[in-house]
Amino acid sequence: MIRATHTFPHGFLWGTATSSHQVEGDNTNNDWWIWEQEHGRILQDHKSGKACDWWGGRWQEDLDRAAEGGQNAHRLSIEWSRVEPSPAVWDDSALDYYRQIIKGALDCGLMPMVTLHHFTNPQWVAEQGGWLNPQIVVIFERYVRKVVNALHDLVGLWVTINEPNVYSFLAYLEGSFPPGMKDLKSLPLVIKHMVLAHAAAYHAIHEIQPDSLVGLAHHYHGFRPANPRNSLDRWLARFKSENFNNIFPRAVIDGRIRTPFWKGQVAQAVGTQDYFGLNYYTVEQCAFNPLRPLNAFQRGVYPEGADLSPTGYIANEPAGMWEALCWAHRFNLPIYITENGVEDAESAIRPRYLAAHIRQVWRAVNFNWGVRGYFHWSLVDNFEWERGWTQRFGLWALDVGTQQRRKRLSADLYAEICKANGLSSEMVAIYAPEILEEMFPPRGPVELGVSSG
Ligand code: IFM
Repeated sequence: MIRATHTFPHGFLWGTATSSHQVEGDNTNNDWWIWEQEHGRILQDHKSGKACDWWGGRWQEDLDRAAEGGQNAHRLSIEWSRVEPSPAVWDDSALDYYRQIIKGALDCGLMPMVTLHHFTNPQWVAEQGGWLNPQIVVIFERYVRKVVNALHDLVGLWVTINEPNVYSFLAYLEGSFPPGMKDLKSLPLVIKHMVLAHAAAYHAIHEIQPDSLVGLAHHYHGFRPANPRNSLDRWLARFKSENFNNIFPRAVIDGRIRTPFWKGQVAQAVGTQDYFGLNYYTVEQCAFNPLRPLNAFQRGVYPEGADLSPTGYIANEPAGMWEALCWAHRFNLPIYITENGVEDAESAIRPRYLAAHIRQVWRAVNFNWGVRGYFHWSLVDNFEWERGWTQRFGLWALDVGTQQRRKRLSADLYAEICKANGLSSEMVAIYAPEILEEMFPPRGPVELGVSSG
């Protein structure tokens, strides 16, 4: 067997990512809580309920697990509805509790990366029109100032908004996130408000904490033509990528929003990223259907024979991680992989997914592309939005009823990677032997050609 290690630079961040609503439990004052109570909104009518009971104190045991697993960073989010339960009414005890959690992370050697908006809004924000209301820009900035003033001595790495493309498309076009709108005309306005809110937050954070690093967590989804020889499929893949992947990152580079139906300027947003946050999961195929051209925005399919996660939600496509890194690199900023992972209750696919994706990150590191860290989604199974508890992304399994945790095989693999600051052929041989030869090809026999002379 070839013995080799893909080594990462000293100080590389290895962590996991979580979000408030998905792990805290009892977030009764946000729009998702209300949404979950409506029949048919969530698969099998699941509810976040106590989630992983972090608000009840179980954050400590989970962060201990992360630290014992060799991680040195953790990405978590602040729940706006806890900090500001009613307009301009602040709950300082909630902020104190976040201080306790973040101090707890630091005490066990985990550098915090803190997200300020991860899909949820306080109910009062939703009632005032959510992201369609132009006031969202000032109220988001006010909330951000409150949080950053309270936490800046503990946190230096901020994500303003998680996956603004996923949020805006699912909440305002596909309708699977609250407020459940399916309105192409509203989408550009929501996008504009999100860009403006991010920009306002960026400037506010730097005013309070000039040396902080502030960015967005961009979700990159790979789109390939189902038939590369079909020009309509090729067009569809480009169209989807252009509109799903590129709108937000471009807007915060040059201040211009380019949607198919509306274009605009947001000068305040120019240069409002100190790093590029990249979430990558998978690649889908796009087949143009002339009978249903309006399906352009719907989910594509995976090719036959794809290496699928148990519910078929994610195809294991490490080449897409490379594509995503090449794309992110064009923005000329340090890169953090802010999310990457796969749902897999039995750790059947995750070990090979993990090894093959981390190998792509290592390739970029070797080109000196400034990749600073990798955050796996996720530490413990958590509430997966419209998919409820049907998908299990945790390195640790959660029994939602009893709150018992159980370590999955992938947790051991990830711990070995984090502790070694690298991925070795021995690790692949143990945890994902099925891809060992592909990742570390053995030396072939010497071809002894018969000399003709
Ligand atoms: O759970 C989500 C997370 O909240 C945002 N990115 C994708 C994850 C997996 O579905």
